[in-house]
Amino acid sequence: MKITQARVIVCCPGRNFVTLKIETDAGLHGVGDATLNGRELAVAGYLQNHVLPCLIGRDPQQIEDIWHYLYKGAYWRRGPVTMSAIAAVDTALWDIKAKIAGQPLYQLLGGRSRTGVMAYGHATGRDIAETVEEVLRHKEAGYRAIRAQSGVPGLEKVYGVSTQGRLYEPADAALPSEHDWDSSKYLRHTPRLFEAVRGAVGEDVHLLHDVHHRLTPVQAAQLGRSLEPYRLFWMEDPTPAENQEAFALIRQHTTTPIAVGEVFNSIWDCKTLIEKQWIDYIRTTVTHAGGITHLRRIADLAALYQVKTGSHGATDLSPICMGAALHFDTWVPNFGLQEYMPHSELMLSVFPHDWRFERGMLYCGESPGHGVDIDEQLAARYPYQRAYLPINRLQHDGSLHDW
Ligand code: CS2
Ligand code: MG
Repeated sequence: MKITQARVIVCCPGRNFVTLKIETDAGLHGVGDATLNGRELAVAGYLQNHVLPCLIGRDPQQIEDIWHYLYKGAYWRRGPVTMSAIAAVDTALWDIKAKIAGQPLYQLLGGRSRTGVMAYGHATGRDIAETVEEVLRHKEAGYRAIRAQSGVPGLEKVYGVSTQGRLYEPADAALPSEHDWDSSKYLRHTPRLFEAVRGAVGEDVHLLHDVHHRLTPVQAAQLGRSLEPYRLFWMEDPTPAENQEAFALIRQHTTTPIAVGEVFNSIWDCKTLIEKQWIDYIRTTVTHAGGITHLRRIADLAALYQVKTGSHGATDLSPICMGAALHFDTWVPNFGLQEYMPHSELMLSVFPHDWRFERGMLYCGESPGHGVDIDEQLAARYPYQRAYLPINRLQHDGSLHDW
């Protein structure tokens, strides 16, 4: 079997998505997600100019060899652009391999380990009362795990909180919008939020929170400790993780579980965090961490140290990534939790899919492959629109801070 054609499709049905479609001489095709929020065209260009010419004529069944051909063959290893491009190829090739076998993808990975995939939803509000209301609405809808974020008094815009009352989409402007930040205000407010949320929702729901890289290690340790009475399922991205050693300090001071890794793109980004058991959940997912082939390496390393998966599932990952991730989650022995942030109806119609959400659980489909495709004609009606993630400045003097 040979790859006969490969093309990159960029579309914006409400937000930008980069999709790779690989076709074969057997009449089968596969698709992969290559979306890198705010830097979409860099990955599209990398694929278009440097990857696609090398794919034509290759046997699509040689997934492992093609992965290493693209990783080692580039000489310039790792990085979000390279790894998202490799991930898209890898996802499309797994899709093709499973279609050849006539099996849903999870069967090729080793079969089903669970009946469904536990998902967490996002409850956000402009203040504590609104967030509590949203948490209760999610509980009512059947969610067993809920992430709670709220506006902070004295701060105008906060990560995760929509000011227009619609679904939150962080890449909200053609040039980066500017947010203001004050860690002391946030550190005072967040324990109050969780006191109210835990009081209202009871004991049976898992509660999560995303710090979004805003704190220093010692501030993160303070926050983790102050949240212990509310028994969080996890505290996410408490501090930036380029320096993996930073997590040793957080770990010394708090037993609040820690989840990290949505911005990681390889096993090397989390090797020390996992081996030292400084984290409890690894948040890498298919698109940004080198596809199914590389994600499996990360999950296997994590399993040795009882670290579980907690895959990123924001709307900047396309429904293709979600489909592939759900097959992965259905198989992976050390599964923890899957993030679920619903795409709009329009986005879902551009990507016909067989996965579904039902009362707090996600289920992959049973059709051959990963079960997601792209409607190219519909996609063509929604061309790319430049959109950036925001930046953050300290409120008192305008210094650039982590967003
Ligand atoms: C977030 C993301 O889902 C999450 O936990 O941190 O929404 C993140 O802000 C976006 O993926 C950025 O593109
Ligand atoms: Mg996050």
